[in-house]
Order: sequence, then structure tokens, then C-alpha cells
Amino acid sequence: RHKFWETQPVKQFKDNGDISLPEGPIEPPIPLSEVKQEPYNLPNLYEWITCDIDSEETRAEVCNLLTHNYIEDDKNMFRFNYSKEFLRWALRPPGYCKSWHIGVRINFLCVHKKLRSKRLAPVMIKEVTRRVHLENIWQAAYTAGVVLPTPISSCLYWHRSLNPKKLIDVGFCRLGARMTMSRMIKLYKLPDSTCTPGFRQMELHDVPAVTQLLRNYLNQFEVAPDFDENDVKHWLLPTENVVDSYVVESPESHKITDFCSFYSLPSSILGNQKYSILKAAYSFYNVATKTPLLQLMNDVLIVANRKDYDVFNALDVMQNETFIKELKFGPGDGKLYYLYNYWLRDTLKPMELGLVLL
Ligand code: YNC
Ligand code: MG
Repeated sequence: RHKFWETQPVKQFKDNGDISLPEGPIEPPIPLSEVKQEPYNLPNLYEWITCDIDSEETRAEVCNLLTHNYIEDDKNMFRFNYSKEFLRWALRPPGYCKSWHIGVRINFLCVHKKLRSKRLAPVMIKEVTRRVHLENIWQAAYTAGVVLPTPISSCLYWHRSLNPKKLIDVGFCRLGARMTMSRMIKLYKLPDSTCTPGFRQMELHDVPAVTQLLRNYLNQFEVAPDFDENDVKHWLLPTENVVDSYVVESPESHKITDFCSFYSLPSSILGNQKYSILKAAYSFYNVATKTPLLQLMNDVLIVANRKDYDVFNALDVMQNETFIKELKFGPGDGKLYYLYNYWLRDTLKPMELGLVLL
């Protein structure tokens, strides 16, 4: 039973597979004057605040809440450790509204560990939905590690060790049977420099070309973002320790033929004497039109390794399956994708998804 989610305009488990229902919005938009104008009631002693993410102080508070209470892995050995710079990036994309940063907004739903199981989450979700409706927006995409009504797709994280010694020390992975530490280190060793001619960091003047590449590419997926140049500038132009992007500029034509990117999301290592932070890079958007994707991703691994990341993670979305096995990624936890107020008839294969959420 899902007492909250069964009241929401999302595909319900009982309707899953019903082919008589039309694809598209579940409830039509209503006039903004008919959207509830007052905030939802909170339990006594609690009050809504709008977080000012531009304020250094508020950012530090939000960062602190997430660092101690946000998502942990299935075995509670690691917890995401979003940086203040990352939150600035993730919470202020083109078109964002300050009023959506309540307590914490959709992409970072988090309730303090001491306030769990008090049905606070449904009120927060309803309140953020109300504020989004007031901006005349009626659909949303989100991901979670838990099963709710009803996933549009069920994806898996894959991990490529860059620093196997540390990963084993902190319990991120194990030495398999008939494997020694030195064989393991050799197995994951990467060259010092990238191999694709014209491979370089993305710069501001690449924004139009990258936008074109990305729009063409994302077109083929069932669910994908509709990025314009402003979005690309925000989401993909490199920001130190937040997001990193590379292009291949053809040495002959100077055209941008390929693109790849990753974001930086460390995890706190819980209860280890020697290490406290796991430095992780997450594959973001990659487009290969000339360079083979496998080679492009191998170059990204080389860059991430050079920048001292311990592990490179990728979901099995888009065409990632074509390099995951070959580049020695191993399987990890699942991640489920959802749509709010949108009916999709069929469950999608991860490769039909063109969306990565932070
Ligand atoms: C979750 N992750 O099933 P039912 S992901 C959504 N996403 O409702 P309570 C969740 N719903 O089943 P707690 C959820 N986890 O009775 C639980 N729920 O219908 C549902 N964890 O509420 C749950 N962050 O307050 C149940 O539970 C109800 O105190 C129970 O709080 C939950 O950001 C939570 O994993 C997740 O901080 C806040 O456990 C807490 O346990 C926590 O009694 C650690 O809630 C951090 C964590 C979640 C990461 C994420 C995506 C969120 C998407 C929300 C939906 C967005 C759509 C709305 C926008 C539409 C705009 C338009 C148009
Ligand atoms: Mg609660």
C-alpha cells in the first residue's frame, strides 16, 4: 500500500499495462487561480522556509543536512556528499524558481534522520508540486532508489575502479577469488594521456556546436531533456569539481564531432579509520559521431584517473551498455526513473532513456 502515492497523478501499479489508456498527461492543467493558494499545513512547530541558495550561509546549511542525512548505499557504508558548489549548480539551472527550494526541492528530497516516518515527505512533495503548478508546470521527472508507483524504467549503476587499492580498503569492492592486489592494480591501470586527436576540454565558444550535437543525439530517446544553449552552458560548461566536459575537435575541419562529460559527487565513507571521502565521477551526457564511443569513454576514464577520482560510475542508460563491459565496469545498486502526471504505456529499457538526474 502507498497511502500517499495512490492519491497522486502517477501511473498506478494496478493500471500498469492497460493499453486502453492514452499516453500523455494524466490530469490536464488547471487555471493558476484554481491552484491552492495557501501552503500545505505542516505538523505543529514546523514552518515552511524558502532556502536562499544564493546565500553562502544557507548553502552551507543545506549542504550540512544532505551530508548527514541524504542517500546511502544498500549496505549503509557510503553517503552522498554534495559540495556547496555542486548545489549552486544543481539548484539554479535556467528557468529555476527560488520558491521551489523549500526545505529542499524535488531533486534533493531529504528529511533529517530524526524526523523520519512522520509522513513529512508527502507534505513536502505536495508543497513543491503546488509551487511548481503556480509556475504553470504540470509534469516532472524524478528518480529514487525505492519502488513507488510506477517506475518508467529500472536502471543499474555500473562502477569502473580507478583506484582499486583504496576501493578495497574501504569495502567498496572485494578481491575476487584467484585475484591478487597487484593483478587487480594491473587490470585497472590506465595510460597517462588520452589517445583521440583533438580531444580537449569544452570551452564557452563550443556551446552552440555541443548544443547541436546533443539535441540531435537526444532526439532518439523516449524520455530526454530538451536542452537549449542556455541549458548547455549551465549544465555542461566545465565548473571545477562540479562538472567536466570534453569535446573532440577534428584536426582537419575544426568541427566538433564528439562530446563527453561527467559530474563530480563524492561520498562520505562511514566508519573507516583511514579514509573519509570517496572521490567519484558520474558519467553525464556523451555523444559520439566520429570517434567510437568506446574509445571516447576510455579517454574520459584516463582524464578522471588523472584528476584523482577513485571510481567512475555510469548508469546503463543511452548507449552506455556498449562500453560498460568492455571498459571493465562492475554492477552496483539500482536506480528507478519516474514521471509525475504523465502516462507512458510501456516500461522503457534503460537504453531508451536519454536522461541523467543528479
Ligand atoms: C522517495 N525517495 O513511499 P506511500 S530521491 C518519493 N521519493 O508514501 P515519510 C518517497 N516518495 O508509499 P520518511 C521516497 N521515499 O505511503 C519515500 N517516499 O504512498 C514515500 N531519505 O513519508 C513513501 N532522498 O515522511 C511513503 O517517510 C511516504 O520520513 C512516507 O521520508 C522519506 O530526491 C525521505 O533517499 C526520502 O530523507 C525524505 O527517507 C527520507 O522516510 C530521506 O513518513 C534519505 O513517502 C534521502 C533520500 C530521496 C532521494 C529524490 C526524488 C524525489 C522525488 C519526489 C517526487 C517529485 C514529484 C513531485 C514534483 C511534481 C512537480 C509537478 C508538476
Ligand atoms: Mg517524516
